[in-house]
Amino acid sequence: MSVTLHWFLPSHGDGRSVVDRPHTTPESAHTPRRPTLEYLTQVARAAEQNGFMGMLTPTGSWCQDAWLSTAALLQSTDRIKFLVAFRPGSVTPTLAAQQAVTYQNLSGGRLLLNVVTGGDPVEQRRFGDWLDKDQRYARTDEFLHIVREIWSGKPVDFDGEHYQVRDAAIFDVPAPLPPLYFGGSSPAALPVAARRADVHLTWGEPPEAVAAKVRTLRELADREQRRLRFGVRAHVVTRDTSEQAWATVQGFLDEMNPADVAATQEKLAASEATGQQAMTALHQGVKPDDARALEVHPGLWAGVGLLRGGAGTALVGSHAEVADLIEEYHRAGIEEFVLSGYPHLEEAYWVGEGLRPELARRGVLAR
Ligand code: FMN
Repeated sequence: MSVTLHWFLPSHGDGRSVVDRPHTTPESAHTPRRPTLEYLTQVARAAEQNGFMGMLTPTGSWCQDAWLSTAALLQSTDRIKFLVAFRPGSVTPTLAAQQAVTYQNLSGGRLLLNVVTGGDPVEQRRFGDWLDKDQRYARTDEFLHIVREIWSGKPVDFDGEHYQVRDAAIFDVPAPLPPLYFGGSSPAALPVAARRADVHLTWGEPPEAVAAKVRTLRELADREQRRLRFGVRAHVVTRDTSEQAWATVQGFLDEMNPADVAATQEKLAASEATGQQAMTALHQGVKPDDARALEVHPGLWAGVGLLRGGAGTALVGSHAEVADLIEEYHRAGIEEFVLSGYPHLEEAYWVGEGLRPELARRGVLAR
């Protein structure tokens, strides 16, 4: 086994600090770097230049559409793949299968797909989705079954609870087909991941929690006679010395306004997502004075989650210390890392010029 590094596309804007974050209304957004095509191109080219294999996009009302923004970036990049996130509830399986095939054909195979079932009812309803979470995962299960059947090249008839399709087919199915990544850690999510996904993604919980999740998913996948791969999504602050890295995150913490932390935590408390709840449990909504107070495992800092939903932890330390933590996750079964940092442009270089050579020297990098 070896590890693959991906980067993140800040399609909601970017800045130098965790406090430079998007909000749900344009008035409250404070992102010094707007997600213009010009800026996103710079980030994508920096990610490509620094050897990342792919770039994850978010999906939601607070960022730009992932299909469109990454399709635009295909023109100015050569190799990097885009891990396009989408919600099954917002598109039909046949259309998604067709979009993926088109993307794969036009890009020469540079699509990876991240299936986001959705964990925030407020956000789901913005897109007209009123199903509860268990029903959403049941729908994702049917959706991915239909997509894979269509990709197999035969016309599909399907009568399910959520979809009924007749003679569903698309032409010119490419090889390779895009792998299906999948985020979701709730009891409803795991069997669907085991049955339908290629790669299960989890937020950067401490390695022992990640190892337990990997074991559970492997057992579920075994029952389906399938093999899953596993990935972790986290921020990273990798520097020449440990002191520099911890000074950076101390700076993030010092800038945080307690009222913003409280408002963020109130909003996140409404999330139905098990993965999100695991992130919140690491800091419990309390901003300490000392960044080290949120070091929940050696080199793993939970402070990002005070102001951000989703990936709430960062791998922090010297390049060697971050590489140690990556190896620890790797021993727990993790093969793919989706990393990011503030700002995404400069931090891509810290990883590419500092962490990457360290991992290469240890012989754990996939490419
Ligand atoms: N949910 C979104 O609404 N938009 C996203 O862009 C998004 N990206 C995700 C990326 C990763 C790596 C993970 C682990 C999750 C992401 N999610 C996103 C959320 C999940 O896909 C999932 O639907 C939701 O958290 C419910 O999860 P649960 O099964 O843990 O309760």
